[in-house]
Amino acid sequence: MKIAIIGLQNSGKTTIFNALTRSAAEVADYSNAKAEPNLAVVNVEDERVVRLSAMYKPRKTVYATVEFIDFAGVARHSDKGGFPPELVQAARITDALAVVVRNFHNDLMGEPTPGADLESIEDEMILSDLIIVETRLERIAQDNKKGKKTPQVQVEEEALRAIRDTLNEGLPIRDMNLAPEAEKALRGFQFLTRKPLMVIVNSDDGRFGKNASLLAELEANYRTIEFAGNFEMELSRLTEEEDIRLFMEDMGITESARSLLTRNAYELLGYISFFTVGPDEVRAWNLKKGQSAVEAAGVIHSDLARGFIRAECFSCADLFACGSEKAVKEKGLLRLEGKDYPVKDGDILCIRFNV
Ligand SMILES: Nc1nc2c(ncn2[C@@H]2O[C@H](COP(=O)(O)OP(=O)(O)O)[C@@H](O)[C@H]2O)c(=O)[nH]1
Ligand SMILES: [Mg+2]
Repeated sequence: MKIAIIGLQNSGKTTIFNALTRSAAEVADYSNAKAEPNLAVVNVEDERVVRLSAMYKPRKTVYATVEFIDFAGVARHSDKGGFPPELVQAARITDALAVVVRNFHNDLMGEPTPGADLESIEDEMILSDLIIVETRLERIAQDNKKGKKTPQVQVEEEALRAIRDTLNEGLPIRDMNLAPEAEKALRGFQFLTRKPLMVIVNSDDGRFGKNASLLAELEANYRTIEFAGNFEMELSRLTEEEDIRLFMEDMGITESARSLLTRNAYELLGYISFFTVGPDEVRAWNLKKGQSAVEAAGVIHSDLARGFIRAECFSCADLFACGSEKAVKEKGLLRLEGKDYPVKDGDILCIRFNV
């Protein structure tokens, strides 16, 4: 799962990136857009993994991960218009976008205007998608003139026209209800405004927790969370758990930025976790809601999907309630599931396979 942290310059993207990843990427006022993005793989905090690890005492414990990418800012009032092309390319390969909006005073830009900033970012993305749509439609028109017209291209053309209308109204593609055939025809495109998007309101210490009406307004359209970015970055540098707890309590933060963001990303993208357990390794894996046992096997290794026979399955809730795997089996709570079994959040799987 890859999440792009985007936003205008000086909205605090790198600050938040550092808070999330406990890294120390350069945070700077008005710094030039660096071409190289900051990249980090972050463990998804999961109490269940801690408990599984305590039970199985494996040699290795591996958490599910989320990748965060911090790009340089979308310049406001940029004369070029749109994202820098290399950033558009990079953002397109991610699964979701986390847009950071500034909610703190900045000497150069003055008082924060989070709502307007978000709008200008959506506009940039709409414009960038519109260019792709227009380019492809022109190409199709040329081909049509040459008599190269297939039914698939016709479906694609209709879908693109509908998208163009939506974008021209200033609306993102993610709000559209696309028919399955249209979805299929558009599979090759990586439209930015089609990606799941969440908003991070980045507040300073004084404003944090006092933005109910702003948050309500944004939440009408977007999954929205509030961070005290700077404060969280400072917190992430502390090593004493007790200090961290006290500072969080003081600020009225009930959940760390990292946990809040990964949890929301899971929900936004419809992800669940399943586990594999044993003396070698206890491990959490990401899966999309509704994916099957054989797809879960494929996440672990392609051989497991290819030679899939069945999945032995029990839930970690049952395991914790029973106290041991042996007790789970005695109570008849271990199930044998076939390829099509839709894996549930918290399932512990053992794939039987033969290649
Ligand atoms: N007061 C305050 N300043 C912040 C906060 N987050 C970032 N800043 C400051 O805003 C400036 C730009 O931050 P940076 O993370 O580099 O922004 P980016 O351009 O979006 O990556 C820096 O001077 C930060 O210290 C915050 O939550 N509160
Ligand atoms: Mg930055």
